[in-house]
Amino acid sequence: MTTLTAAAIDLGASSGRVMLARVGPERLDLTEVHRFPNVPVRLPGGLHWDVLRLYRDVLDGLGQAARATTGGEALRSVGIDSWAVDYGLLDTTGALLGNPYHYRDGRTSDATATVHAKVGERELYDVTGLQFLPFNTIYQLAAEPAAKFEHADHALLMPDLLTYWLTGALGTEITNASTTGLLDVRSGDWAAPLFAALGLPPALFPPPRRPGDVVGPLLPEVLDDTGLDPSAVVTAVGSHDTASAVVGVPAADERFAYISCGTWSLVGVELDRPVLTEAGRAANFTNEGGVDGTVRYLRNVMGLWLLSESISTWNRQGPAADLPALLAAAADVPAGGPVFDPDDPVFLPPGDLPARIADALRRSGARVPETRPELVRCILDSLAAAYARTVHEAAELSGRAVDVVHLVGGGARNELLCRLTADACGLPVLAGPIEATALGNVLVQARAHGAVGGDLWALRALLRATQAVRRYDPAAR
Ligand code: ADP
Ligand code: LRH
Repeated sequence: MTTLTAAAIDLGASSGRVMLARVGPERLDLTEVHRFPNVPVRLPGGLHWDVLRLYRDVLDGLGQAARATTGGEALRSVGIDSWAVDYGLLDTTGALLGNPYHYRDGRTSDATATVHAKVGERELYDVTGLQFLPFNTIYQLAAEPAAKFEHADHALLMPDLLTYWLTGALGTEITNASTTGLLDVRSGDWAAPLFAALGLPPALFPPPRRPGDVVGPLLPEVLDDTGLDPSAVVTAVGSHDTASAVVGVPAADERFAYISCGTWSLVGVELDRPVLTEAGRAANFTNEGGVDGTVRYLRNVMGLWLLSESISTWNRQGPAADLPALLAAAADVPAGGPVFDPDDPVFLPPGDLPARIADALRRSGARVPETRPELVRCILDSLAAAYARTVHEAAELSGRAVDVVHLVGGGARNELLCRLTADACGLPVLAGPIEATALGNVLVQARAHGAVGGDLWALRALLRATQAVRRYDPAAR
């Protein structure tokens, strides 16, 4: 086995990064070569991703990765993951029909009722196993004007759109397809009856590809732009960022829960087969497709969006707020303060979150924090409580015993959150890696190209041998 040099493109809702990796049986090195903000743009018609800006940054990052290789080393593989559910529509010539919408755009508020009038919520869950989120692709497609489908030949999920621009190849990576609300959770194929019931073109999404499939070489214009070696290929990975993040959890055995903790917090367990019970549906647990046919049985918790959007609000109001300083001050706020339900849908759209949080606290009769550090502490206490509820519910609904909680992603840098989470869960929290998603992305590429072998547990053994984690034990009760 030889070492693979690969690039992971990981697009999060707050920032994107291109990481250069060298992976072999005893080696897993990751270097950040390009990080860039992911800033949505509001147009009169709604909130959009700046997809050409993101693609420009992807090309710049690949160029930097190519230049960072040394000696005779060539970068042989590129893998892309991003946030889920959003898509671009292509016309018959392959041109993009308009800028993709951001899932926080409010246009699906009527579309959810339209869809449910055609296919009831229970039936949808029975077919797809997916939690209800108002921005699932199925509702976004239902919100498109019907005339758009006269011109739209294909819908491509975000990583598939970037893959198309890099290689010219059309496909739908299966882990991300599982977040659309249009995939049959039992067969792993598109749910044709749902397309028919909603009047969607049956071949809207191109054929499925699986993590580890080699998609193909880069187009000549991409080689020109980036200076990459012509032997480089795009390799499919768990293109849903959460699927790659769960590969990147350094668990030792199956008795673990995970919190993939970034803009969202995805909290759950990894299973071999879906759980499609009414209790699971009522608790809004989802069965998303993982790498190697695993099931990510989880719930979305609103996540660090609550904090980042509060900070953006304060930054709009005055001098820039500093996250590390706010967290240090929040750690000094006494425990036992007010909490709110972070999953209240009022927190989904961008805007003045401190005001919305204060409203929610007032409505529930709780005390409203007076200072910014108090509000930050209130957000973190509320998230930790939601994590604990969700970890215990995931264990109970799935029957999976949980001994440890792995917290990965940018949230692993937040020591206060990790400590509060350990205390609230009553379980040890192992925090890190921060870049679990990029690590899961490159591990799948490395396996596809024969640089490492084995199942997810073998990949995780390599993570445990090479990546630092920090342990937080719960305080004695
Ligand atoms: P995404 O992939 O969704 O863009 P990340 O995994 O990059 O998200 O995590 C971003 C979050 O990480 C930020 O919202 C922030 O709360 C947290 N974070 C980033 N830097 C720090 C830091 N220095 N200290 C504490 N938390 C941090
Ligand atoms: C996290 C994530 C999550 C989805 C949301 C849209 O980045 O992919 O798993 O629910 O974004």
